[in-house]
Amino acid sequence: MKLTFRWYGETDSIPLDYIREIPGITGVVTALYDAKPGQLWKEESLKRQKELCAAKGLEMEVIESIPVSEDIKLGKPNRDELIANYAKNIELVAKYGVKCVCYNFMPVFDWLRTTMHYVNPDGSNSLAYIYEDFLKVDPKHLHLPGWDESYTEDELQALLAEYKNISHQQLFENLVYFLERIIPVCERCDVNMAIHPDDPPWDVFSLPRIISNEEDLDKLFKAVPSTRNGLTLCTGSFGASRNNDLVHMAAKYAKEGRIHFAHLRNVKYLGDHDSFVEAGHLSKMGSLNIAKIVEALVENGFDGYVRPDHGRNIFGEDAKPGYGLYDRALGACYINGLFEMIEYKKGENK
Ligand code: DNO
Repeated sequence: MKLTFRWYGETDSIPLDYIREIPGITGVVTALYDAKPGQLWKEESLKRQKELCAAKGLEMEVIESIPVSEDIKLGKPNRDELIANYAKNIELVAKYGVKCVCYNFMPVFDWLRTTMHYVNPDGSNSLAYIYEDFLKVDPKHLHLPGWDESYTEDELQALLAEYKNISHQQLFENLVYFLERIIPVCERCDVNMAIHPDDPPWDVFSLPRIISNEEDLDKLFKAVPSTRNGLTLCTGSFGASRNNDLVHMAAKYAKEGRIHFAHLRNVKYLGDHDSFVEAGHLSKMGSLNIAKIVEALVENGFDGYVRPDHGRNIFGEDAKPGYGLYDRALGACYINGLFEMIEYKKGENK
């Protein structure tokens, strides 16, 4: 595996100088933030990003994300043009040595939480999703913590209305339509597509979500069989549902060669109804057995990229939600330890 760390480019408050000091980090996971979804990425910007990383001895082999335009998800008539742009962006990143592209197919929203500052018993604070609080959110006046409010209220309402006609099956067919055109480009360019699961893995505001569990993944891989069509195993996203067996999923999809990227983090279930808080990475801090998940990956030949995921705010840090330095660095060290021991036992790390 290759251990990476997410870096939001030059505006990230965490400099590459700090990232490279974290033990075992080989490269960053990054993106360009100066283009809207559907637009062509600027070669100049990508080149600069790559050079900045290279100057610090860090690779730039994973992009998270090249966002998919809503019009592609909605299957609108202009989608072919937007897909052609997406393909050009894949060709461009491949030219700069990128091997893996993480993306998602969630309508309108990416990840959702109800608070950015849930106070843990140890005094640290984390992102959390409290079911009862979510029920109180009015989709007509959405102001969700951490969500970049890139739409005006009217634009958002119009977009939500467009999704009223889109069923789960229709959204799935639109994903397949997209991949049938993108995967051949990836085959040519030696790039793996790694879909990020829904976070949390259930429908929100009656919007369909289609990458929430094993059944969804099986359906996707059956429809587009190339292993270039793979997955970001985000343990915290899938793991927010108490019905997902992450150890089993890690083993199964690693064996099938579908896991190109893993986001490793823990969640702790609260109460008995779909509420959770993002815990520290260590297995015993949360409800997921991260050690067993890593073991399942290693035992089944996983050879992709890994990154620590959302951290808590600790040591007085008040960082971009989920993306502070300290707890993710602790997470990286923990992940290193797990892989080292499990690979050692397997005889791969003598
Ligand atoms: C949250 C991230 C997601 C992820 C996208 C991928 O912290 O895991 O925003 O980057 O869903 O497209």
